[in-house]
Amino acid sequence: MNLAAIVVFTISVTASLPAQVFVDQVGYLPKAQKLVLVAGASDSFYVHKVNNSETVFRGKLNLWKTNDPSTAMTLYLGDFTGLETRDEYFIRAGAFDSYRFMIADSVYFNAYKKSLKGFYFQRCGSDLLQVHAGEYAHSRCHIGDGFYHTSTDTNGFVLARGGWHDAGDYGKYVVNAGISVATLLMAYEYFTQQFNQDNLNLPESGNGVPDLLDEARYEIEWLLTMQHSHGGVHHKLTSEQFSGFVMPQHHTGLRYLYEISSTATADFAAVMARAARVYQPFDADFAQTCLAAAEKAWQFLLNNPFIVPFPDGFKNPTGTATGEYGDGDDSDERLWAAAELFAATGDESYQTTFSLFAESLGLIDRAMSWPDVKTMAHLTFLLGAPASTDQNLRDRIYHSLLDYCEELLRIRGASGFHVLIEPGEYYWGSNSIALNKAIVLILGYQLAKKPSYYDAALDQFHYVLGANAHNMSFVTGIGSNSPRHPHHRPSVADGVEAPVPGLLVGGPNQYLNDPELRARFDASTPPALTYVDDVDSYASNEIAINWNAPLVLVAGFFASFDIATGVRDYKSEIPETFRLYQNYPNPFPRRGSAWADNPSTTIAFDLYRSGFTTLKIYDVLGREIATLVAESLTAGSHARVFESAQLASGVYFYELQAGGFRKHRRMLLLR
Ligand code: 9MR
Ligand code: 9MR
Ligand code: ZN
Repeated sequence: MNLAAIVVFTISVTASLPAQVFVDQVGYLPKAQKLVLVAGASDSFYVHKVNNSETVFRGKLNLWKTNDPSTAMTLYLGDFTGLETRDEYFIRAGAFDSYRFMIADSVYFNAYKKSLKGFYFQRCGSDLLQVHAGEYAHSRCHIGDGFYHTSTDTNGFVLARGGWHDAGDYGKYVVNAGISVATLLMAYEYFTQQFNQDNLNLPESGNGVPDLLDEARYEIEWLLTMQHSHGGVHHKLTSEQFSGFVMPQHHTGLRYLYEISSTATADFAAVMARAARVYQPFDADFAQTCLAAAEKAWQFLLNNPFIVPFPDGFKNPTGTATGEYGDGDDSDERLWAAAELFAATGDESYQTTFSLFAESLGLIDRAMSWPDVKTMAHLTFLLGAPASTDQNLRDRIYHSLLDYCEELLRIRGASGFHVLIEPGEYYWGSNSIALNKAIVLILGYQLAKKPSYYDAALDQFHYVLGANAHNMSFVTGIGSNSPRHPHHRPSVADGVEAPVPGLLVGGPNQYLNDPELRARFDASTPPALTYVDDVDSYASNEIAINWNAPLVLVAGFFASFDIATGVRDYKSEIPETFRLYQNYPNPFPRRGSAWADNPSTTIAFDLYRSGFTTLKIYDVLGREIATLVAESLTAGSHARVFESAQLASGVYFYELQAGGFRKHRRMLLLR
């Protein structure tokens, strides 16, 4: 870089950054770490209450980064972790004030709720009613979905309505649907307690099924329609060209199902296998449908061992210009399908395939993204593995996860804004890169209980909510300064001034993949500054379901708090993998019961994660009497009846093992 270039960019940086005190515009959990970043020298910072401007906290600012590689900024760091009082504040440093923010236990609940609702606003093929959608209500769209495109070997029409619009456009793409649904289901599977609300004002709220699962099912039902009778799955359903900036119900004209691809088919298999596990306690028939669809897709993959279409995967045919989600390597998708099918069925053949692909692809060394689902596969094998799991491979995956978390801590330390996006990594959708890494850290934290993983994951959430060089929350409708002009057709066409809320924009894109970015920036622009809140910048300011899904998981994870006490002390939280209840009745049988000749008692337990589970009965000498469970079970409530016709009176034990933990309880048989 020559001197002139340096001078020019220094000027443009200062000119485009009027505000200099960077905070999370939503706020902070009372007990969590709280950092403020300031650009420009100042000795101290002052935290003020919003209502009366009273100063409640004063802290020192320390030089943190000189010429930060991603932003070219010099940043000072202050720490106000000690301020735990629930209230609304802003921070003053020198001549600058930050945006306002809250300190509260439930501070992220609204962001969680809105980001999940963001999926509802993407629904295709059904009316969005005013009672659920408010001013964003509109009538149903794309009810003619869809016809087989001439580039396929099929003719005619198949009913494939529903699902979500992918992004700012109205297309529906299976590959991207796959990772998005899986991320939402993962949130529920691993953090069942945090994601079980049934009152978030969706059309299905109150139906006894968590809203998150209702929303995900809306997409899954559509995905099922994309499967060909031979098991392969059509890559996408779109018009030939992108529509204009009209409401979806005004986007008429034919839409088509395109060719089968093996990346779409494998992602489909993975999601359906996962859905089979997750929906089992709510709707066993639906779970069965999903599993059958997954197995059929798998069969297609076995019959087509090379990538479909060969040799480079899906490409738009001539005359079509909608999104491609092209990916020339389907081995990570096959790995993922194998992992999910193994977790769902325990069938050894899936494990064999999984290990084979794992050997060539390696273990956890990056986060997941739409073209690269390796880490999704490994997380499933690690956390949802059934009995027959290769423990050695499982241990290696576990260690690779923790090693990678350590690497993420190093990356955090090198970044001015503590963000896990390295210079060079500000790709299209960079905000989702930070959030997917946050997910990896959250799971690392759950397993290893290292608070620095928790803190670093939370930093990523702070980054998208305002602690970034743009001093912007990247989620529409959240925070004081958020995108007003996302590349999102309904937000432009609906006549409502504010964009549809709860949607995460892609964020800085140093590769300048649209004319708007190229008009404003060039190769000398620091990578993290390549963002503009302009409707034409689809490569930095579009929204997309695969970016919102990790937002939902991260927001929901941090939003959870103990409703009973209103207090949340995350550092002392030991996540349980299950809860084992006292058998009932106990002692058993109940006196005077008609069943005294065939004494039975019920043992109930809740699993907070799916996985291989055993429930066994022992006598006082530790001899095994009976096995009530030895299988892979889905997260949720379970119960087994123990019949003890042959046994003598006395004390017995029952022991539950799941997710690497075991617990036993006593019971008393009195004949
Ligand atoms: O609106 C489209 C957006 O959803 C895509 O991500 C993007 C890249 O494929 O393309 C957008 O459509 C633009 C097209 O590519 C070029 N002409 C202008 C279109 C609208 O801005
Ligand atoms: O998110 C996708 C990004 O990784 C790709 O680089 C880009 C160009 O192929 O496409 C993005 O996905 C867009 C899709 O093709 C069409 N709908 C909008 C998506 C988000 O911009
Ligand atoms: Zn639609």
